[in-house]
Order: sequence, then structure tokens, then C-alpha cells
Amino acid sequence: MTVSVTRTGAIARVTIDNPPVNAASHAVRSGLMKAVADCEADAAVTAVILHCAGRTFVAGADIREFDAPPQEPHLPDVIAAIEGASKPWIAVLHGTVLGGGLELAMGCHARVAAPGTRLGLPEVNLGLIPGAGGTVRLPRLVPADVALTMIAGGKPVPADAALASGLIDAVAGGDLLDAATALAGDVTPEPTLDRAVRAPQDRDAFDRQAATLVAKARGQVSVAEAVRAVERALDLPAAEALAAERAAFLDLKGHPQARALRYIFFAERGTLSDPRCKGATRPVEQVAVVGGGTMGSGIAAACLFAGLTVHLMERDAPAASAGSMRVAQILDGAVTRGRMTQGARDSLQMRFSASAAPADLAQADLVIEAVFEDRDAKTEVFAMLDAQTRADAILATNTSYLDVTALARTVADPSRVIGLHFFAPAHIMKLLEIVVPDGVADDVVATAAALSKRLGKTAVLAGVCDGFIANRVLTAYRQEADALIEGGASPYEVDAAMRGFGMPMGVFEMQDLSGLDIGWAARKRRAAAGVPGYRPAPISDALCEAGWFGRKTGRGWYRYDEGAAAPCPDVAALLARHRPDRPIDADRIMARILGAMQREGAAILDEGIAARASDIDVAMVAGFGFPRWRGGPMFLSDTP
Ligand code: 3H9
Repeated sequence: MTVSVTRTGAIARVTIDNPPVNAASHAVRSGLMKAVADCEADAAVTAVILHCAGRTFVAGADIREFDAPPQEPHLPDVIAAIEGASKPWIAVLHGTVLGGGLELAMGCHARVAAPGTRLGLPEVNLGLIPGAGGTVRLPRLVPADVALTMIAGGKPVPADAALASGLIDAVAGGDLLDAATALAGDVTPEPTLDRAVRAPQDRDAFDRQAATLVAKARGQVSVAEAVRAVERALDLPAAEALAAERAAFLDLKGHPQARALRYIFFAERGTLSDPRCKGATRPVEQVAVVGGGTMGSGIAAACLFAGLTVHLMERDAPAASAGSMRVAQILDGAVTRGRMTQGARDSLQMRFSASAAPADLAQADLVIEAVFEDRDAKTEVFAMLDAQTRADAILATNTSYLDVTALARTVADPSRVIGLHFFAPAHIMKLLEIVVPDGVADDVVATAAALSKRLGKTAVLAGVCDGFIANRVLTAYRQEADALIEGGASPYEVDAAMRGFGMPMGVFEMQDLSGLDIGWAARKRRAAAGVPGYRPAPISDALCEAGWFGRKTGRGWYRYDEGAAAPCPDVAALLARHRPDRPIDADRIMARILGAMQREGAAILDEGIAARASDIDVAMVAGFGFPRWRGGPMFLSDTP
């Protein structure tokens, strides 16, 4: 039974059991409608407790049903039936109470949550707004500014914050059902909708908060719609606001942005569907990172944040201490930004050590090499790892383009070698490419997949080639951007077109940030190695020859006189020496850039480097800020 009703004395218990996340599917909605009728009809019942079996309370509407016509009973009707019941309904919450799940809970007459519960209305992340009364009930329970942040920001809040704001009535440890039963006598079936809204104290401040949220969404329509829905809830009678919310929700459901966001939601959950990711894993508790530079220290911090014990190895004592400092700075940053307490930070530090002694690698379950990107340097590190590590320890390389299969063959047992390609800064960036060389053991792949989840990364499997997935696509569209400016476009037009499309920054701004010398070195390497598809970039080379490496030298494609980026007249003069100006419109620029991404993506698929087009999209969204609400370059090539 998806929804069952049992009775103990005068208390009815309605249990939803719809694994994995108790989504409010058609079966759940029908079962709840019947449960309301049964409880209303049973004269012996004086109160009803609503809870879920399994790992969570309802985590939302069933997203898989969104592409089919809605089937009755609709969630708003189920919630209205519960809210209008003559007996109090108490929601008992645990896990992730999201979207339609929170709307259901808000239709109940009281809410009790387990510690650790998270509650939210994340519909904007799916290109939607709440469609079952969330925008109307939430500002009746919590202050309007809190409601706005939750609805238009889409981030869940922890149980203690929910209690403080009025969203829930109690946080209870121990047996939650007992706690709810104890509360039952005090709860009256007063509808949430009958409460007055908790209007903002300062409407101007509220409006500014709304404008900030919309600006941050960079073109994602659901955020602006969410703001409008909260405003309606504040300004209109509840019934009118509810009807308008429902109409907006149904409209958005078919919007291309919502389709793209649904696609990427499931694409992200499908990247590790390779059978090798699902098998037995090797235990990983102790990780060693070799190389304490920007990348190595970020990887070490990411592992510490995930609860692992980390040893950092460097070539000598001063380098080990510099690496330790970098890790410590990242941990301090987490405290400064309020991500963790000083006490939690200190306990992470206790699980960290650093040295220059290869013998200290003997305990490691996994070693991640993050030394300078050079074949000989990495081969030397692998020879040392072969001698110093346990025979069952996994050896991972963080190379961004070297041949991982060739590197694996330099050790006695190549089956324990894999690529773990992090993106800088490694403790922040979501993407992790798991590079799978020939001959790797299945349990090594499964362990890498499990580790990616533990690190909170979005992982994709990649085959071995120069640049794997994300950097290969990046190189292709950078080359197209170079071709655009060589054809007469200005770098500022190209960047503006990309930002207008929804990218966080344009390709030339990005080069200024990471340093033009990096691309220059990569071009030289690719030219020397004869990498197929290599394309010279004479204008970028000219900037580098002039010593204009981007932000770090105060000028690159832009000038950074007082930190702010401004178009640079010297670059315009340099461009004029190479070709006449020939302005090009933003649509054409984006068609060219997307076309380059899609052609490279098609090649990556043909060569079997990615298993499916959606993995390429996930890599671009998680790795390079491709706007989620556009789905990804490959999704766009299939969408009219
Ligand atoms: C909504 O509620 C609209 C309403 O306002 C109005 C309605 C009228 N539906 O992520 P996981 C699947 S919009 C269907 O790996 P975790 C997921 O695909 C919705 N399926 O686990 C996966 O399947 P598989 C608002 C769903 O522990 C499995 O469950 N709610 C749904 O890392 C496990 O998922 C949201 O946006 C769903 N709603 O994270 C919440 N949710 O095993 C979306 C999950 O076959 N969900 N699945 O690959 C989440 O954020 C996370 O899944 C959650 C669990 C935090 C719940």
C-alpha cells in the first residue's frame, strides 16, 4: 500500500510509503484523498498523524509525471482536503521535506520535525514555482523576507531555522510519532490559509531583496515568477493568490527552461549508471595527496570536508609546510564564511598531516597525485607510489590531459590506477571527471564513483584522450572565440553575447582570470605534440608576447586599473593590426560558439570518451557554468 491508515486509540496514523523519496505521485495523492475521507468518517478518530516510511518525508511532486497531463486528484486538492478536515492533522517530518512535500506539511495543522530535517521549496531550480499553495501558505507561517528567500532562492533550511521562523512547531528527538501524539490534544484544525500574511516590516527592503534574487538568476524566468507569486500572496486575498499561483505553475511546467532543468536533474543522476560504478568498492578512509599547490591543497581540503583523514606529501619540508598553510587557509575560509564552526574546523585539522617522507604514504587507501602537469614529473611520482604504497591502494592522477593508460602502465599493477580530474578550486567546483584507463579494476571505478558522492561532487566518467570531456569542449569553444575575433568581432562583443546567454562570464574574461599564459603554454604543447585539431591563435599569442597575462599582470583582454575590468584601447589597436573590425551580432556569436561545443561533443561521443550526450551537458554545467536552465550544449542541439 502506498498510503495506509492505522489507528491507535483516537489517533489515526497515515503512512506514505513510496520509495525512494516518497514523491507525491498519483498513487500517493489518491491514497491521501482516501485517507482524509476515511479519517473524517471514523468517529473514533480525534487527530491524524501524517508521516512517511523510509529515508524522508515527501521530497516533492513526482517529477517523472511532469511530462504527462496532470491526473486527478491534484496535489492542491489533496492539501485543501487535509487543511479543511474537521480533525487536526499533524505532519511528522524527517529527511528532506521539499516542494510538494513541504506544501503538504503546510496544509497540516501542526508540524514536528526530527533534528537534521531540511525543509524547502526548491521548485525554482526546476524552472517552476510551487504549484500547491506553497507561495501562499509559507508567508502566512514565516516572515515575508524568509518566505521570499526560500521560494525565489530555492535553498532548503535546517530544522532549527524552520522552528525559529515559525515554519514548524517543534523539533523532537527520539520517537517522533510519540512526540506528535503528545502534541495532538493541543492542536486545533485551523487552516493555515486563514492566517494573516506576515507582511514585510520594510517593503522597500523586501523589494530590493527581490531585485537581487532576480538579478542573480541571470535570465532564469522561474525566479522572477516566484517573486511575483510571493508579492501576490502579500497583496491579494488567499483564494486569488492560490489561483494565480496554480496558473503560473502550469504555464511554467511546459516552458523550455523547465524542460531543460528537468533534463539536467535526471542527467546528473544518470552519470554513474555504468555497471562498474555499482559494484563492490574498496574502503577509503585515509587519503594521501601528493603535491600541495593550489590543486593539491584544494583536493586535500575537499577530502577533509568529506570526513576523510588526509596526508599531504610534498618534495621537501618547506613545500610541505606551504601546502599545509594553503589547506589551513581553506579551512579558515569555511569558518569565516559561516560554513562551519571553529570547533568543527579544528577537528578537521586533527585529521590532517603533511610531510616530505614517502614512507608516510604506507597507510593510504587512496593516493591522489596533483603535481606539476608534466609527463616525466608524474611518471617519477608514480614510480615512488609503486614502491611506497600498499598493493591494494588506489593510485589516482589529477592530470588534465595526459594519457592515464600510459601512466598506469608504468606501475607493477596498472589495474589500481585511475584518473580523478578535479577542477580548481577543487574544494568548491562541483565537477569531477573520473578518467577510466584501459585495464582498470572494476572495484577501483566503483570506489571512485562512491568517493565522488562522498565529496559531494557531480561526477562523469570519461575515456582517455587529450582534455577528456570538459576541457576538450572548452578548448573547442575558445578556438571558435579566437576565430571570431580573427574574423573581426571584438572580444568585448563575444563576452557580452556569452553573458547575455547566461554564462557567468565571457571566454575572454575567463582567460584573464585564469591567466593567458596558461592557454599560451597549452597551445605550444599542443603544437609541439601535433594534437589533432590544434589551431594557432596569433592574436592571443601577441598579447602574451607583450606580457599581458590577464588580471595577474593588471591587463590582458581587459585593463584592471582599479580592479574593475574595462575594455583596453591597446588591445583594440593590436586587433586592428591583425584584421579590420567587422562587428557581429550576439545571436550569431552564440550560434558559432554553441556549434563549436556541439561538434566537439559529437566527436567525444563518436570516440566513446563520454557514454552519453547528457554526460557532456552535465560536465559543461557543473564545470564551466553553462546555464543549467539551458540544459547544456548537447540538449540544445536536440531542441528546436
Ligand atoms: C514540486 O514539488 C512541485 C510542487 O510545488 C507542485 C506540484 C503540484 N520525483 O537525488 P537522489 C529520484 S517539484 C521523482 O539520487 P539524494 C531520483 O531521480 C519537486 N523522482 O538522492 C533518484 O532516482 P534514481 C520539488 C525523484 O538522497 C532517487 O529519487 N522537489 C524526485 O541524493 C534518489 O534521488 C525537488 O525538487 C522527485 N521529486 O537526494 C526535490 N526526487 O535512483 C528533488 C528524487 O532512479 N530531489 N527522485 O536515480 C532532490 O533534491 C533529491 O533527490 C533529494 C534526495 C534531496 C530528495
